[in-house]
Amino acid sequence: MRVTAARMRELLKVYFILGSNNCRKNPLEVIAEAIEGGITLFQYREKGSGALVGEEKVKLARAIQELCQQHRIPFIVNDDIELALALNADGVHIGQEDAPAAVVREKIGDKILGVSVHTREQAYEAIRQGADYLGIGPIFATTTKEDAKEAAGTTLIKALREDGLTVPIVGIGGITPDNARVVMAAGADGVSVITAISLADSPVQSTRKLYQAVHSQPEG
Ligand code: 3NM
Repeated sequence: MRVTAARMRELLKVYFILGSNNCRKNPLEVIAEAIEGGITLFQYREKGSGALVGEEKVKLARAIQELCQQHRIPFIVNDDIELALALNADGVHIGQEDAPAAVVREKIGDKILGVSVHTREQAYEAIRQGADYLGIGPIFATTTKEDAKEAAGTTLIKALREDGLTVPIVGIGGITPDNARVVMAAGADGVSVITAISLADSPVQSTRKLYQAVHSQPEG
């Protein structure tokens, strides 16, 4: 069975993304702290300069997946459909440069499918092709993604909500505990972050702050 929109919205609240090159210490320690702090979903994104490849990438993925399973945090794989299937991950997240969402949906069956979108057209197309949630960004400036577009603010999230679209949406790009409320107020169901947790002096504290910011938003 496909994930329900209601469950998806809960999972998106504090969505932590990490690859080995996004942290200064052992990624497993960072993720353990993030889990302790209250993340609701995890994405393995092994990308960019210095990223692990081949067997090393798979090995770290397995270790992270095991940690996530122990704490019942769904484990999503970025881009690498084959890896997601090999590990029986809970889902995949793809961008506009990857295979069309419909092709990925066909391959992964009922697993969670997230799609990054940057325009209204891309948003509607992703939903039509079977996305369970949309990732919209970069909301704020980010240096984490090497090919990130310019910060776009919350315009697209607001526009989709004004259209009456209820699809689960997560904001991404430069989000911190201090600006997370702005993203939620625009109509996002949650925030996804890399560095706000992965490079924090205390990942557990930073995650707690994000969790509080996301939940301090009035309903509706
Ligand atoms: N995708 P940080 S921005 C992975 O705009 C990613 O689609 C983006 O990292 C998009 O939380 C981004 O450190 C990087 O800014 C997010």
